[in-house]
Amino acid sequence: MKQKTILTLQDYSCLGRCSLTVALPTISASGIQAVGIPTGVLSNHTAFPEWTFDDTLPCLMACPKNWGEHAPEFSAIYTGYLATSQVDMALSLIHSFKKEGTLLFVDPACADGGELYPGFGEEHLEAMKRLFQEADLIKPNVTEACLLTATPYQENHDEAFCASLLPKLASLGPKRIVLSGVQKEGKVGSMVYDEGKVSLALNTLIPMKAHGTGDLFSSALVSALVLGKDLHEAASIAGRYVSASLAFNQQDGVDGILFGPEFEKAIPSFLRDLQVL
Ligand code: PXL
Repeated sequence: MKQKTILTLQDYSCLGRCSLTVALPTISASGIQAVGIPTGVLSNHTAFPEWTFDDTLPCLMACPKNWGEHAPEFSAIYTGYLATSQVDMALSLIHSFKKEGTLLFVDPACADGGELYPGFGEEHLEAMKRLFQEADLIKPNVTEACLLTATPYQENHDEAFCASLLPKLASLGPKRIVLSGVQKEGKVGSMVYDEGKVSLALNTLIPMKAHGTGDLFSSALVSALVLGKDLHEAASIAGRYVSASLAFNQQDGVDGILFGPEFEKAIPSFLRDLQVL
């Protein structure tokens, strides 16, 4: 396949870098065609005090029919923030487009800081588990990992606690896992589980909280994998991209909670890391 393509299903939040507004530019900058289906259009993400949400379920339903024989072959299908009512439709879309060799990558994108995002409940966790059963690779953060495995959440994301979550996550189906938000000796990063083999990809901790960093990480991770990097290297590249973006937030005084990671300025170093530039 000369032209690599990633299909991604997540929301379009007009303001506040996250979901499609970080996924599409990251995938495209990597030299990969990005096909994004919005799972909803929001005025802004839900960490703002108020937002509007327009369900785009009809768009999800229409794609297989309208694309017909023109549907590209996807190197990866990457799901992010979905409304609970859309998960079964997303699964049927996956069944239409997942071929042999298509990586199904699921980022649950539904919780952080010990809590589910507004509007999600137990039913959403059950729906995510249905997606996990079919996934080749998942990327939960520690909060999502705890909620999805019924493990009490703790603030301390040390190596031992994170390692204890991996077999529980693997029992939900996927053979490959990248658990983000792991802390060790003043550094932060991800724990990589590749068919039972565990490694750590750690980075400098930038003390800046931001929404959308998980989406940025996942978009870089899946792009690096499609470009042929192994899972550990892809997680390392994705972590460095997030850290470099947050360093720009710090430098420019941009509030990461509302406006997300300032990734635009980190794209050149990301591409050098990917060896695309
Ligand atoms: O980055 C996760 C995310 C994605 N999409 C929407 C969100 C959030 C986190 O708050 O609100 C709409």
